[in-house]
Amino acid sequence: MTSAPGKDRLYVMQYPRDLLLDLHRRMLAIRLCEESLVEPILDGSIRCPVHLCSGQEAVAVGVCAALRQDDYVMGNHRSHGHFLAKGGRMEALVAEVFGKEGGCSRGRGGSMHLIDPSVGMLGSAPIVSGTISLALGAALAGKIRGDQRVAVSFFGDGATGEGVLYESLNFAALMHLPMLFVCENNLYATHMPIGDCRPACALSDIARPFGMESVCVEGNDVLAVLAVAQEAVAACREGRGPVFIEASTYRLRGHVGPDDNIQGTHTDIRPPEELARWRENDPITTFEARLVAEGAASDEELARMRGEVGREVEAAHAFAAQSPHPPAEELAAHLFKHD
Ligand SMILES: Cc1ncc(C[n+]2csc(CCOP(=O)(O)OP(=O)(O)O)c2C)c(N)n1
Repeated sequence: MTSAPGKDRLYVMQYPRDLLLDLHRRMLAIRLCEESLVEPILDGSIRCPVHLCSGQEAVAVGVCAALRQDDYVMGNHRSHGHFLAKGGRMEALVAEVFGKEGGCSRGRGGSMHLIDPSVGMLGSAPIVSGTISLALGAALAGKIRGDQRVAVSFFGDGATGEGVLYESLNFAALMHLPMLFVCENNLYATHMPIGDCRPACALSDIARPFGMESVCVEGNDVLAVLAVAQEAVAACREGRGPVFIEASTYRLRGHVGPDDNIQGTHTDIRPPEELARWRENDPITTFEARLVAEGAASDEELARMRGEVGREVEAAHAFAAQSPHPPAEELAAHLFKHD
């Protein structure tokens, strides 16, 4: 698996219409849900740090669409998309971000601690690279049990500077684990351009010394991601894993919060022309255009879908609003304590 099938353009009509619309709806759900958080972040009603993944939806949706519900996913600090794409409930996500009892971590974790084991979303955490070894453990457990489950670790390009990634690549390759290493290369780690912290080499190359299959895919093209992920998942189920996937993408919002305006100082140093170029390559609007141009959906259908998803987002906010804050006397409950 050395080249990306996505490089040769995939025509939408090669796919069942239901699948196409489902992929689109899932990307839209992530986008509209995230954008609904912008105002509450800015007016201070959301108190936890929030890393929006607007612009990166096609990676989460394309990969998760290739998985079974009982496959495992672990995310990082930017995981709203991973959570929703794996089937996590939107109301549990929104309530969590607002720190409410009805949230998926009962309001204790906030945006960076998303979990729903019932759909295989094993968790997310802010320590860069911290969850890679946990996904590795899930893959090892699957291999020992022989249950054909695949484990996916989503991480950013910044994680490629952490040693645990290389230890995990080595162990996964050594044990032929059913695991996908999915690197979402959005070109920046916080405000550090990738070119300033890595020698010029494709990130997918870092898996090669371990003898691992690796592939680089256009991460804003949901069909290209799906094709690569399906092939990689099949390889894992047949015992030919692990596989490393580098998905090139871009975040359309700031590193944290909508615009990185931290304490009155605008810290997003990305060139406006670069942002404008990537806005043109928005995974959702470009897919919408393809669906219409190739006759898979009409403008009216897509507008109706947008309305339905918008109402789902409103319902998630209504759920979060009526959910109580965790009681103060329970603040220390559920914490690890060493006596
Ligand atoms: C071990 C560790 N070091 C540093 C940080 C601070 N930090 C938070 S996010 C981040 C950058 C992450 O970049 P990347 O992995 O590319 O993900 P992206 O934010 O681009 O999605 C850093 C350095 C951290 N959370 N954990």
